[in-house]
Parts: sequence; C-alpha cells; structure tokens
Amino acid sequence: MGRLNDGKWEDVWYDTKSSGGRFERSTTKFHSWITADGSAGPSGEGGFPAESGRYHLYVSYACPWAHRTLIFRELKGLHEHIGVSVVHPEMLSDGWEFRTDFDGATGDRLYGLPFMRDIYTKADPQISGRVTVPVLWDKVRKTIVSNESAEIIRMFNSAFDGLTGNRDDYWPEDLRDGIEEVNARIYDTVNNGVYKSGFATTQAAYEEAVHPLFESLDWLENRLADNRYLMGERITEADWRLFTTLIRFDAVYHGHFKCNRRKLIEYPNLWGYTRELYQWPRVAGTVHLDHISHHYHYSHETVNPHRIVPVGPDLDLDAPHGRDRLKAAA
Ligand SMILES: N[C@@H](CCC(=O)N[C@@H](CS)C(=O)NCC(=O)O)C(=O)O
Repeated sequence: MGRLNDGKWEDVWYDTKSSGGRFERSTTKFHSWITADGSAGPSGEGGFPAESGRYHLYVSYACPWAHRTLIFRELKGLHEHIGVSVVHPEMLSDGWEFRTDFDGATGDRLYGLPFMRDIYTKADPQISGRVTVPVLWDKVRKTIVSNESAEIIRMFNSAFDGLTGNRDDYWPEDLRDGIEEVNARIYDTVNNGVYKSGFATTQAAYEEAVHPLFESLDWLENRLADNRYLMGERITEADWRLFTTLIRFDAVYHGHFKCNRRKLIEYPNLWGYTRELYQWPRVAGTVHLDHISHHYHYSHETVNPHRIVPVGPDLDLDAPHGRDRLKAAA
C-alpha cells in the first residue's frame, strides 16, 4: 500500500495522525469524459470519442467503486466494446498488482505490466498521488481518461448509446435532483462511511462515522418499505451505487470494519432489495465475494495483522427477494 511521489513509489499507509484519527479519502486526478462525438464533457479535456475496442477498464473485483463501473458495463451492453483487466486481491507494499495467482485475476491484458502504478506512470511519468482503481484507459492516446467511478458510470450510461442501441437510462433528467441528494448522503455516510469507520484510529473518529452509518441504514430501510427502488418505481444509478456497499456489508464491513450494530440480513427491506439487485440480469457475474473477503482481510495489516480471512458468512443471495409486491416501472 502506498503512493506515487513525482513518479516514484513510496510505501506508506493512510495518514490519520493529522486528522484526529479520521480517514480522509483523497480526490482523484483524471476527470475527462468519453462522449458520443469526442467533445469535452463536464470536466477535463475533449478528444475521447465513444469507439468500440478503444477503451479498457482496470478494476479490482474487491473494490466497491470499481464494482460500480463493472455493473454499468454489463447493464449498458458494453462488454463487447470495453475490455477489462482485474488486479490481484492482495494490495500490499507494492499497491495493486497484476499477479495472476488468484482465480479471476487477469494480469494486465494490455501491456503485461507488473503493477497498477505502472499504468499511472505510463499516463504521466511525474505523477504524484494514490494509485486507485477503477481506471478507464484510452489505448489510442495511451492515457487515463478518468479514475473517478462516479463519472465513469455516467459516461457509460449514455456515451455509447449510438453504438450499442442500449438506451436504458440510470440518470434520467427528471430524477436528477433527487438522485444527487440521495447520492450525497449515501456517499458520505454509507459508501465512504464504512471506510471512515474501519480505518479510524481513534474511538471518537470511529463513532463519528459508525453512528451516522446506522442512521442512514435505518432511513434507507424505511424508504425501501414502500419504494421498490430508492427513487420509487425506476431503478437508477443511486441504487447501483448503494448496492456495491450493501453486497459487501455482512462479509466485510460488519466484522473487519466494525460496522456491527446490525447485519444487513437483519433489515428485511434492505436485504430483499440487495438480493433483487444481485439477481438483476448480468449483475451476479460481477460479484466476487472471494476477491472481496480476501482483499480486505488480507491487505489491511493495520486492521487485521494476522491476515486471517474468515470463512463466512453463508449468504443466500439467490433466495426469492419478494420485492415484486411493490410496484415496478411498467
Ligand atoms: N474516488 C475513487 C475512489 C477509488 C478508490 O479509493 N479505490 C480503492 C480501492 S476500493 C483503491 O484503489 N485504493 C488504493 C489506495 O488508496 O491506495 C472512485 O470512486 O473511483
């Protein structure tokens, strides 16, 4: 685990000393957009037109942020147009690696490089910052288009529609304000809340994260009592962003990150909802609980020094979800 400093690798863990024991997620560096015609998107530079076979996704199956992009690649029928390389689940002193000695770890399918950091320095030899996944790579310009999952899923939602004919819209115009509002709370207290809880190095910082997390889970449980999806009858990006945290909850966050007031399976609506999303066409294939559990328990030495990977829990993700009793979109 470490970061690049002027293109050179330094092996350092997250610094929580300067922040009172709080984990503070750093911001990402690459913010360009693939668009249908190559015009510039909301940030970054233009010149990344939607083309089949031009772009490549670097992901970890363990990572909830990368998982969003994999789900959108499936939902939007992009699997034939965008290739994927999957890192090894162990993130140790060299950061993410392209070792292949774990089922599903593919190595670097484009260049055969050993480490994820080599992709970052290929884009910018003097780069400084963390080496995170996901990364959306442009094979033509040999650079990173974006390493921000929230933006990558929005590109995938529409940029390739002309190519694929898939016009399913997970960010519909009439629901955008509501989606942004729900995303903001879920990002801060749930998606990132589990990390803030798990990586806290003081009791106060931990409690500052874990209480709002469970308040949000109660709020979501309530919201999903009468709403099939977060925004009502239509499934949107807000649901997929929440899903990647929920699917990891009992296997990792409950124990390893000490988010243990309750388990996900103790919330009937959230648990049924998680199963429905898991059972959505093409989604189960993006869920790799072996990578998930192995990554967190094995990589975070400060949290789990003996690197023992627990064997459970046994979850029946294929059990009927019963959510059809709530009205779905026609
Ligand atoms: N804001 C980024 C966050 C990505 C991120 O933090 N990924 C984690 C894996 S779950 C990572 O690669 N961490 C490595 C590190 O922090 O050094 C996004 O949403 O794409």
